[in-house]
Order: sequence, then structure tokens, then C-alpha cells
Amino acid sequence: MDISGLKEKIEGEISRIGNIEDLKRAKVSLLGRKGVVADYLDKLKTLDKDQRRDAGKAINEIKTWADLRIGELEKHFDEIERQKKERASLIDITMPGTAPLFGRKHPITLTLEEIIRIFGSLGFAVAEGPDIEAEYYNFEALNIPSDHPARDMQDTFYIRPGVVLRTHTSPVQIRTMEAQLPPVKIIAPGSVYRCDNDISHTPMFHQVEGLMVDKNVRFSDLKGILSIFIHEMFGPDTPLRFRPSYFPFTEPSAEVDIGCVICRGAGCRVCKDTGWLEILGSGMVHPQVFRNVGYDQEEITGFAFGMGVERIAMIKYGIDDIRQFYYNDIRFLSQF
Ligand code: 2NM
Repeated sequence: MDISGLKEKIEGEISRIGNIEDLKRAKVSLLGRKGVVADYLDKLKTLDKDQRRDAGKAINEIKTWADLRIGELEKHFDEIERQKKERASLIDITMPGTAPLFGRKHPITLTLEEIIRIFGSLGFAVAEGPDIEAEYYNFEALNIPSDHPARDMQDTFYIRPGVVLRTHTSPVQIRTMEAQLPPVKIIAPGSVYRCDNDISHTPMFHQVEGLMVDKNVRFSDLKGILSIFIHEMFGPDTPLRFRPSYFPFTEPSAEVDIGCVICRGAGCRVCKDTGWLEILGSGMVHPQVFRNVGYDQEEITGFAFGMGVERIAMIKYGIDDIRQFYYNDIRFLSQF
């Protein structure tokens, strides 16, 4: 019996194994019950005792060697399989990533910050106060009499008798004047509340009011400061005008209009064919307001003004419905 061919035959088969399936097939055909090695062991019967012993020993050595080689290969392919599974369970770094959605500032916040920036550059400090306010600070101190239409239960949210949600930020100016002597140069930004809800009114909106009090503050100071503000906010070529008006807390009072940014003065639906848009109210602080906070109205004068932030934002960005600010629609909000 020629045993020398057996090792080469096994070697040849093993060298052709490329994967775990090949290996399983080779294991059966080489070491299986009807495999090549078994064939050789079968043929031992045809040999005499001495030859059988030598040949048997040689075949068994080859079998042990083949077992070892196949065992090594099994380990090798098992390891490859394990690595494949591990990789499949990890994140596929070749996949396109999920872009994170970045938040951004609300147009009212952007407008508020711009207003604060401009008045900040003119030397105004920011003052704040409570949204829930004593009726006294919201009305009486501002020279708004108890029979004034703004006091109507329908216009004002009452927390309980004597306590309201502030209808403007003017109480902040009163509190500031009570707390410190002139010079006072502040703006009061914040939320205000009124019983209103339609295309141009929301029950909560934002205001910035301003106050400058000192010796010799004049109406021309008011005109100068508000002109600078408007030209910073809407552009240096924006026409503006001061129009006589009335507020209980200022005398004289003036409304400030800018040339309509939509039609540039020609007349349109937005400016109701006047060519002008009203953007803020202002005036010289009423002597009664100074008396209410304990200031000497013979010694000092001051001007005050107030504007609605939503209205400024609507004019600046060309928005025709105030409620857009509060739908929380990403398609709207992502434009700013
Ligand atoms: C406005 C218009 C005119 C105003 C007055 C005062 C205070 F406290 F000094 F009396 N604060 N804000 C004022 C004046 C507000 O808003 C349209």
C-alpha cells in the first residue's frame, strides 16, 4: 500500500479550502466515516501483520496531523465569522449621517435684542419688573383715572381686586423712579397683557418703553433720540413724523409715524392709503406722574415712549398677521 500519496492528497485538499463550507465538506471527505483516511484504514485488512502495524501507525500519524490542520482552520474561520457579526452590530460609518436640527431665535427675540442694542448704544440701561402688577403701579401712578376706558374689566386681566397682569411696561418706570433719583435713562422691555384677540391683537404681546429724566430734558431730546432709533432700526433714509396725540401720563404727547415701508408713501392697504405707519407713542412725562413718585416737578423734566415689539417686527419683516408669531410653525420661524 502506497501511503506517501495520502499526505499530498490531504495537503492538496486543505490548501483549496476558502471558507467554512469548503472546510465542512473537506472534513467529511477526508476524515469522515467513508472518507479518504477511512479508505486507507480499510485497506489495512489486505496487509500482513507487520506491514499492517507500520502502515497503520503512519496513517494514524497523518490523521492526527490532518485533524490538527482542520482544527486550526476551523478556529480561523470561526474568528472571521465572529468579526463579521461584530461589525454588523456596530454603527455603519459609511451611512450618511442625520443632520442635527439647530434651533434659532424667535423673530420677536431678534427684534427685542435689536431695540435693546440701539438704545444701549445711546446710554439706556435695561430695567425689569413683575408681569403680575399692583393696579396702583399699572394705572393710578401713571395718572390713569379709575373711569378711564383702559381700566375696563374687559380690557384688563384681573388676578384679584387690586392686582392685574400689567397692560404695559410703564409700571417698571414708576418702580425705577420710586427707587432712584434722576438722572434716569432706562428702557423696560417685556411681556404685557390685554383682553384682545384678533388679526392684529394677541392677549399677550411685547413692549419696550423708555424713560429719560434729568434736569433740562426737552422735547427736542425726545425727537433726537427717537429719530436715531428709527434710522438705526429701519434704515437712514426712512421718513418720520411726530403727530400730536394724547396719553394720560404725558403732556404734550406725540405719536411717531414712519413712511410706509410697503408702498414708500404712495398709499396701500397696509398704511390705509395714508403713506404712514404708526410705530410708537411718546411724550413729556406728566407733572402728576413725577409728583406720584416723589420727584420735584419744578426741578426736573423727562420724556417717555413706548412701542409694541410685534408691530415693529411685522413692519420690519413684512408680516401681515400678528398671530404668525405664536403658531410655532417651523416653516414660519425658520425664515428669520
Ligand atoms: C407710551 C407713550 C408715552 C410712558 C410714560 C411712562 C412713565 F412712567 F414715565 F410715565 N412710561 N411710559 C409712555 C409715554 C408710554 O407708550 C405708548
